[in-house]
Amino acid sequence: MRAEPFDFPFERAETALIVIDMQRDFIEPGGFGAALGNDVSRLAAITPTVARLIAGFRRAGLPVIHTRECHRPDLSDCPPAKRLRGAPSLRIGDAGPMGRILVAGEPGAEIVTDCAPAPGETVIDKPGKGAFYATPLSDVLAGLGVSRLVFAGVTTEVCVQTTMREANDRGFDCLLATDATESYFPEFKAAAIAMITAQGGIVGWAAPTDAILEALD
Ligand code: TIU
Repeated sequence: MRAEPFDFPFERAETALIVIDMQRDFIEPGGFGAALGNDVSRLAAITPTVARLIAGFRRAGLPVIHTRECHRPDLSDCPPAKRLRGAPSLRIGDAGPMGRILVAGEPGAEIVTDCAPAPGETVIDKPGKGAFYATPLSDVLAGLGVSRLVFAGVTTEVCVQTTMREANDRGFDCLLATDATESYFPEFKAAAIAMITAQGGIVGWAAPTDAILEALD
């Protein structure tokens, strides 16, 4: 299929979708993203596009894997360096309007309704920005027998890019859905896509959702 920087070697039977951290904590007011001082409305805008991409993979009978950045209630998997960084209005574990910030089981840690996992879909809870660190994702992907990963979700230059880099190092061909990912900083999104696809696809490929859906049909 057509992609940047050149055609992506799309193989239907070899492909899974990974939807990164489409959680209320990043997308809705009162969560972690807002506590960091960000305008979260930019992220809410991609929700319908992410939902369309998910629906296309489900129609094609291909695996959809969701991730959530969150921590155990006792914060034993949250390094103090992460919790204490910067001067957010609420820190990880603090009580906010959607429950405790970035804590598993709290309303804010849930995936937004429009992108909610379907029964049977894998949900990976991750303590870091990358979805491979301290999670069973490698084993899940080995069990599925896939070698190509399509990426969507938030935020482009933080959890999406980190996970794409981790996947690239593990031998996966990675394709980013450019309009199904977003950043609080438009210039960082553009830079992330540019640095992923530069140097002959040093991290992977990029293409819009419509092109990916066409390849799935
Ligand atoms: N702050 C920010 O841009 N992102 C994160 O903290 N996590 C994810 O990207 N999911």
